[in-house]
Amino acid sequence: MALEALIFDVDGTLANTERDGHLVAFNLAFKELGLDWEWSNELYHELLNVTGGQLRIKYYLKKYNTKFSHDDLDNFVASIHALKTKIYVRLMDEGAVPLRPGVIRLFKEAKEAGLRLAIATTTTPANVDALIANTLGKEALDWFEVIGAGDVVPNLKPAGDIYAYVLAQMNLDASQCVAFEDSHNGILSATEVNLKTIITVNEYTNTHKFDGAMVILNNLGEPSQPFEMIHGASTNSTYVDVAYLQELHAQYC
Ligand code: XBP
Ligand code: MG
Repeated sequence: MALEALIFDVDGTLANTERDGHLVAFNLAFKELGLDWEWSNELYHELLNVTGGQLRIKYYLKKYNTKFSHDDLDNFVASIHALKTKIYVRLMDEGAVPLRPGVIRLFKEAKEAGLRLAIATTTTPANVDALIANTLGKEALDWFEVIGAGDVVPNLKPAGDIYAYVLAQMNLDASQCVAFEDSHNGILSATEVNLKTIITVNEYTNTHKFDGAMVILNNLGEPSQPFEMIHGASTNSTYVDVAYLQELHAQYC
């Protein structure tokens, strides 16, 4: 089976949106609503174990703010989250978060080589659109054949639902694709549907377990900025390009 498609996670993989986007937006939303909750970077690191913004807020209340109560918690959390999404989109519009090294280059090279591109993420669809439109331009949304995001599937990562959805939409088998992830929950999700995965870690995930990853890198690298191989078979490649993806695909898929 030849390599046909690349499927990308968004948060933490394409950009450091957790630290510079979501965390900032959560705290601004709490403030705007007069809530005296403020999540530190350290606390957010722990809260990230729970995927999905609404579930993350509920987890925070249950574990770290047990005195807080509300008659209609589901709706209240949904309203906080809606405001947080609005703020996040505004932050993206202001250009708060650049894409990580190698991401733009790889998108362009992959497109030129005829590889199909898709996104599989837990975040809200509006957040993906805002990040892509503000870093690559609105027309870049068309680069992605499928943008699988948020609650289009019943179960968020670490469940494999979102990757299964993207594969079904593209009519592809996992063996024809490579996935890109940054977190333990992300690789669990990809692995559940047998996708082989390249990991690029970040400050929140560099101690995570990535059983089954093809390679673990610090980032995708650029010709002038080689990646650091954290785990994986040695290679002559110094940045992730289509040739290296084909090499990995032939080796693992
Ligand atoms: C991303 C998430 C999301 C974002 C916040 O995980 O878990 O919840 O943190 O976005 P992954 P929302 O990178 O594994 O897809 O607030 O829109 O949920
Ligand atoms: Mg991620």
